[in-house]
Amino acid sequence: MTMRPLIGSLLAVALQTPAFAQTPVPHVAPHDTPARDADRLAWWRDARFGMFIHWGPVSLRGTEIGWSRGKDVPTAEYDALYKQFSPEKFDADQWVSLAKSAGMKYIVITSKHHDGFCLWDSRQSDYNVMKSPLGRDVDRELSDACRRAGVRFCTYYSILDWRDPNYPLGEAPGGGPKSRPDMDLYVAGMKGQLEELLTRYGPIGLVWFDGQWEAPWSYERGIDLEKFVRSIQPDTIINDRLGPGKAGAPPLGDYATPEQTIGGFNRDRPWETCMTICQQWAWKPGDAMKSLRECLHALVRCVGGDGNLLFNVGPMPDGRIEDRQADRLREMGLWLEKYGESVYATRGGPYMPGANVASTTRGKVVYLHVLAWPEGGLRLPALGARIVSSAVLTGGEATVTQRDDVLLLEVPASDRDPIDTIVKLELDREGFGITPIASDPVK
Ligand code: FHN
Repeated sequence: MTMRPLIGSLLAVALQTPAFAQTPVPHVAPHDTPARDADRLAWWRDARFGMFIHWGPVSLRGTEIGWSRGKDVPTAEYDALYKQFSPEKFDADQWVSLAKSAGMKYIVITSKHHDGFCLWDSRQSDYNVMKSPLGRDVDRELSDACRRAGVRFCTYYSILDWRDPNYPLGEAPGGGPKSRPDMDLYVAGMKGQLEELLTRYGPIGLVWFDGQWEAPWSYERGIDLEKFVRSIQPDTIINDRLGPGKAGAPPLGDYATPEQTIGGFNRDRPWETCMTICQQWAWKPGDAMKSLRECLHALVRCVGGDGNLLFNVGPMPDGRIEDRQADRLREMGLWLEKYGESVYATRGGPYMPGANVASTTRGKVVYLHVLAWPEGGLRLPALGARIVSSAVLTGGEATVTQRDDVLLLEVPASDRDPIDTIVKLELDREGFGITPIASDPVK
């Protein structure tokens, strides 16, 4: 692949990006212009909220997918779990309906995790769901259900595969050393599997690569993989876990993927936090689950930072998503039904997330999400725009005062929402054009 001269990318990105932006961060794009990138990412940026699903035969043990192979679960036992995998209550329409009721706009499923088990009818490997008692193509049923419901179907795919005899690391099927690993053969098989996923399940919203950090893989193989995926579905979004980073080289893929933490405010490099609703990625009986406050604050802080939240559930061995996780997601959906205008199709800022506040904007509106109230009300740095009107989406009245160097916001304690008081400000100009402002309280 011939790399486009970076200076050309920088110039092109600079021309596309409003003057206030920080230095644009071009990424290795063997395919498109920044404008084309923006087009491809548009639905995803507007979506803001997606469902991550970590599932496989390991749910029978309630241990972590991939990582418990050869640790909590002896390798031979782990690799034989698929023979008992019979999730008779698996219903793709129910999963998709739950995602929709949660306000999630896309679903990313672990079609193949580090343990190598394939949730689709792969001709490249017999270690797949068609050979389990379930005998049904999970990706087929889920992608069809997504299309019926207007939810984007997306797939997670692990570059590393600790079970595959050709991948140099990990243990051979059933346990023991791999006798003759062959990375080129492995990559050929990987491309064969990706071609199956990219040609048989309709439009793939995004490919969520993972497992890019081990020695057998490289930045250069990541560039080759991105080109391969684009050659089949050019509109598929790809995350940054195509390969390890490389000093002095642009990041890979379309967006960054902070994990189990809220990404930093960044309007130039798209990003998506991936986070578990409990502690483990795969299902674990009795795993501690996040409160509604923690879930909503994670979402609001992501969108306030101009990022997405990919929120993970781990279905049980019978195919159901456990009731308490489903109930939590439905609570998030009820909140989004009322206040989703402050999340969907917004951009982060102009106040950057801080201890008490996050903000989002669309057109001439800024939504202030007040997550905590300092004594004496909120004192924010001046907004740099005139506030034409204000309203409290979560109910009650706000007193908004603009002075030269400070924006004062007061809502009576009785009107403050215990999780997020949302104040809608109508401005005399576009909110996105305002230079981002730290939201640390002004003395
Ligand atoms: O090792 C995986 C882990 O099991 C999980 O899939 C997460 C999800 O982002 N990714 C890797 C850890 O970074």
